[in-house]
Amino acid sequence: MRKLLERLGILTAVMVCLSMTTPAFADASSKDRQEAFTADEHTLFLMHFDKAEAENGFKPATAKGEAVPADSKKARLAEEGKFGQGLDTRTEYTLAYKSQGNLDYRKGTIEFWIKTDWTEKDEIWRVLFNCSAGERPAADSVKKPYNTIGITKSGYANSAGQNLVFAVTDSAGNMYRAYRFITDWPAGQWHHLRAVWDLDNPVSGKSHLELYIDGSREGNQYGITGKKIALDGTGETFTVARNYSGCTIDELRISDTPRAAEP
Ligand SMILES: [Ca+2]
Repeated sequence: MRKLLERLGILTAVMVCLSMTTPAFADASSKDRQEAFTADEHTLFLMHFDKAEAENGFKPATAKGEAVPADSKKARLAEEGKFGQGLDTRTEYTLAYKSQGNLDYRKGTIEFWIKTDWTEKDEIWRVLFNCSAGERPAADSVKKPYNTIGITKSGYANSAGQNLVFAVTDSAGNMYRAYRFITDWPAGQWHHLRAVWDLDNPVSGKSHLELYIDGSREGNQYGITGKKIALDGTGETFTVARNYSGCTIDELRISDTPRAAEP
């Protein structure tokens, strides 16, 4: 009971902290890449979400691990992607791939373009990428996710806007985050998201994870920083967005290196 109360206290503190945070989303260095990705030596997984791949059972253009999706039930394309077609997340579907070979949990980059339908006051949690080993029962019987890598839009908005979160949860269930408020995302606009992490070395400054939007990490805020992240594995599969994420996703690239400095 004491632990449960402690956790509620921490949760409240986090929520108060988030609600009081001042946004800093000016993004003078924002760059918009004008071409689709190509695979290079650090590319583990590259999906263009174009017709050719969809007709080939949603097998990506590049996969260092298993290319056949672990699950692609009802996955479908949106006609208008950033380049060619994109993944339509507006309906019920599943799109999951094996992690082994396609994602290195120790360090890397997950990036994609996204165009959302979200309104300013959208209160739905929108999962954009998720790789999780599952949940473990904790001492107080509240289950805790562990060994996760995920990108989510949180389910509440305040005057600072919607909150995009890149979070890694270690083997003990401690959550590390880089997050950012977005008020400058009208529906129907394309943005480039890049989540970068390195368990052993800070990516930039003191944080082991960074969230870049349109090439900039300006406005990032952080949870726990400075500590080495004790992640010792990750989920068997990763999912690309989830049912009813309310967006089109295009050009998903996963790399085995932190691509922090690239436009
Ligand atoms: Ca595409």
